[in-house]
Amino acid sequence: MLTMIVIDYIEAKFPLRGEPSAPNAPWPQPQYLNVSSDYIYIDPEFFIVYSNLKNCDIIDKAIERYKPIFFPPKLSIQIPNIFHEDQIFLSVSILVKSKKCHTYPQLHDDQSYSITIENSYGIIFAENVWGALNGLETFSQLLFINENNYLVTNASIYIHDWPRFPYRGILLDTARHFLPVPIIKQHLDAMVYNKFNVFHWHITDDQSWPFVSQKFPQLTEKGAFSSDHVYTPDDVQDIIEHARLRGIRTIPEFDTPGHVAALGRAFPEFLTDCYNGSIAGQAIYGVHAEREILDPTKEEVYKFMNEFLKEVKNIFKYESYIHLGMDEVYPACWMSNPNIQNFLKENNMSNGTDLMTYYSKEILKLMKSIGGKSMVWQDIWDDGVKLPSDTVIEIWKDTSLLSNSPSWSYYLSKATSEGYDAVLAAPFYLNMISYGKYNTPESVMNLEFFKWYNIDLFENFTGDNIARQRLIGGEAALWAEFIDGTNSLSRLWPRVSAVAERLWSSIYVNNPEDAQFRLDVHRCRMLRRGIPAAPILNGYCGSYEV
Ligand code: CP6
Repeated sequence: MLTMIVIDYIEAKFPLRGEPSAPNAPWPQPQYLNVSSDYIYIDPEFFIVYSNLKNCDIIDKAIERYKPIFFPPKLSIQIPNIFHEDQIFLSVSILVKSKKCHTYPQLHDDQSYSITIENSYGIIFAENVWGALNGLETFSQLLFINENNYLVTNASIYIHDWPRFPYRGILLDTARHFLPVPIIKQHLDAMVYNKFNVFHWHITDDQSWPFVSQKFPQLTEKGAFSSDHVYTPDDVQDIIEHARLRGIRTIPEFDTPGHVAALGRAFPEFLTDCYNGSIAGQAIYGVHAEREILDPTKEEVYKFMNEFLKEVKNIFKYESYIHLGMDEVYPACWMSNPNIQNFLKENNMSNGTDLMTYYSKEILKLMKSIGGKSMVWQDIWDDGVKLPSDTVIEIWKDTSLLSNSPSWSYYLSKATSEGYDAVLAAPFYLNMISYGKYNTPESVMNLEFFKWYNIDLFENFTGDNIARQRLIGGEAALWAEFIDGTNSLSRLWPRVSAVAERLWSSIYVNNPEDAQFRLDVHRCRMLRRGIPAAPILNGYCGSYEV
């Protein structure tokens, strides 16, 4: 009978114990970690992983996945001999307290876990399977192959760990360029290695519509780059399942009423005709006034959205949220159109904001009627649209990128104080790059690492304690104007690991000079696991050098 004492630690205020750049330093840094300096040896043939949950796919499949990670097949591991008898690590037991095999992760599910290694036995203890997955990941990082080729870990380890924010997302944009399914799966794997838990799939945009709809096959026939650059229903299920088994939610984004040029290739009649003077069908050659926005005055648009969103809801059946976009709608084209001008007059509306409000209210109503919850970019909330209280608002605007925009901390404070859950994306645009820590060739550590690593999500936050709880996390976005299958993995990894640690670890784990050495260890770990993570410091990764 194993008993566990779980103590609620407050956030550690001091640098954590253990060697920061030890070969088994975990990333992101656990909330509480204590390791001994002596080691125990593992014989891969005689190491057992137990679980108290029987026939739970989440746990069973995780154990299968971790076997080749615990015991890397590429290296010849020395088998510990009789002289190590009392120093042999025999087994690890996964204990899931709830005894429930959850199907799909939810925002407020407990994600915490603890790890104890003592007297040759290890225990991973968690409230539920999601915490157990987090524990398995950290456990896998604790094992390493020492200089004599033995597989070892510290003889005594105690870790108690939980995320600082429950929502830790990555946005992949598969519309500006197509990302092949195996590449998306590698991103999902790398997300697990960094404890990200939401895949925000920005699946469609102006440039292409790769999502195959069974109800509306013309969307991809006309809107995809080619018939090879599509996600079939099987592909989509494959991705959802790959993510689900790893404790990752898949939130699809179908961005309307802007960013729909590709949809318009299938349904030209849904788009707004822009007028130049009195001439229809011509783009107004100015900022964002091309023919690329839905016409919210048309009934067919809502019929289509109703049918389409029902289909989407059915496909992403475990996930209650659909991201509706609603960003960057610039009204010049709308306002140039005489039919729209008439519609505004007839309905007592005076401008593009009124029309946007009308459209978004209709779509939000529709989402409710089909049993879905909405996530949106901040724009419609900026416009003052009253949103259902369970709408999640994603903050993407910031003074540093858009002049005249308030800071993201202003938006976060305001949205959460109004009672909405908010996610911060504004400071985490991973597609942006610059060279060198001090812009000298001597250091290859990216400037952005330090910038992202030191973002304090609660900087200048003015909301009360209830509002603080509503800042549910952050999201790193890889907008894909200059990204495709050739460079997405090495552009994102390990740079986005800075965001991973910021969203998971204590606010007091904030020294980038220390972190870079731990991250260098983690980068080599990702490389060993098949993620082509880019180098950050000069050096090499043992026999796994690419
Ligand atoms: N694409 C879409 C984008 C952006 C948005 N929506 C975007 C633009 C500028 C910045 C960040 C993101 N590329 N569909 C806005 C959410 Cl700085």
